[in-house]
Amino acid sequence: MLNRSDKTSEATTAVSRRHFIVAGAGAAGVIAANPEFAVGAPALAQDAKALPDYVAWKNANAMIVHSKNTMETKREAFGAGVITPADQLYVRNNIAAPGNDIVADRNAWNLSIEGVKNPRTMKLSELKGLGVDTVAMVLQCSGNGRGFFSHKASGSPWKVGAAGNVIWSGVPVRAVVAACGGLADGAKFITGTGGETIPQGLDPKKVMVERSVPIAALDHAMLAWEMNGADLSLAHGGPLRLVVPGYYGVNNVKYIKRLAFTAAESDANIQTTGYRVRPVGQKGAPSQPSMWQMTVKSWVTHPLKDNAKGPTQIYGVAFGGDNPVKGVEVSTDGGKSWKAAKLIGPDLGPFAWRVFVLSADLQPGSYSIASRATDSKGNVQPEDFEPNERAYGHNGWKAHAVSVTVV
Ligand SMILES: Nc1nc2c(c(=O)[nH]1)N[C@H]1C(S)=C(S)[C@@H](COP(=O)(O)O)O[C@H]1N2
Ligand SMILES: [Mo]
Repeated sequence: MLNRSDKTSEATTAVSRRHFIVAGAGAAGVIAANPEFAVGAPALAQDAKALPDYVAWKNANAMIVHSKNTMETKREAFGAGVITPADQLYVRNNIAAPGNDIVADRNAWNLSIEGVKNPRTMKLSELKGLGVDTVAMVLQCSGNGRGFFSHKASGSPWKVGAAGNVIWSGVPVRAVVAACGGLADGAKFITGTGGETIPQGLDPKKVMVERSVPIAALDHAMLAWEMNGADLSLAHGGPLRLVVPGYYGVNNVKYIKRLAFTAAESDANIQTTGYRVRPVGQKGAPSQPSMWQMTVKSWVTHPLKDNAKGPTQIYGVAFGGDNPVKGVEVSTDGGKSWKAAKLIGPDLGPFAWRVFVLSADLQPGSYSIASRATDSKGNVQPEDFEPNERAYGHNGWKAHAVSVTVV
């Protein structure tokens, strides 16, 4: 398993220690005796790209850095964990994140609330007085799994790591609406605007992060200031973030500065033509389905490569998207036969993922290990997933399978 150290300093120490030992006499013996070194050393060499400053606190051993604005969690780092630690949660910024100054005085952050009977601006300190709730939820980028498509779609080639299961605490959006006298007539969407500064000379509509979701999302939407029990980091949207359980990542607007209940969807490009599912080669348009509710999905996180023969625990994570996950089957023969896996660990509610496990006795040979989840409505992960222009929403089980050699 990877170094799960919570503190950057500890991670750094582990790295230097490893280098020291590798350089010293008897290195081979130490590495062979300690599997952690054997796993960590090649991984480090591979992912030489350093973490950008604003996420320097992340666990470098757990991340694949695609760019300054895009980092995913390594598949092996998920382990059998129900909660994804903040320091190994993926990061995705469509435009550069705001400066650290916005989290210097969190309670002074302003949110403008529109499309209610009494529109107004509220400070985070006031919002905190209106209510508090907590929700566990899968946060997943629309493009998670893009790396499994072969049509060379633009965007980060995420495999499974543009997702995590985290706990948010904040005020239910409903409580905020109530404090503002209720919804204005004709409100059909919840529209959130991100607090980034738009670079000079660019058309704001083309770059701003402003997303609309159907008003039905009011049932679970929350304005969150804590993640996993700590003040929400800037990287993940602090001081205040809109979270919409069951919906794809893009709808969870970070550093939200405006919350509007609108009659129409936002006219920002990210809503009108971005995040629209269409056939390969076609341009995005408002008539196409928007990346809103997530679908049922799972992936194995262990074993991933070579494995010693004998009793083996095959495990991974599974979620239902906007429905709870009901069950998971595991195949070790590339989908020819399936066995029901067991869901283990705490059930953190309908929007969280579950850890699944199947005990197997693996004899030497080659295995294609796949998982296939079913949600509470009977939706099952498909074997294959039709390509679409931007490579969104891949939940096909075959592409997510892993090849394991047992010796
Ligand atoms: N303000 C703002 N909110 C945003 C984004 C952004 O660039 N700016 N990116 C969205 C996308 S596409 C995703 S997948 C998630 C990523 O959340 P994370 O960086 O906390 O993992 O945030 C969403 N919310
Ligand atoms: Mo995303």
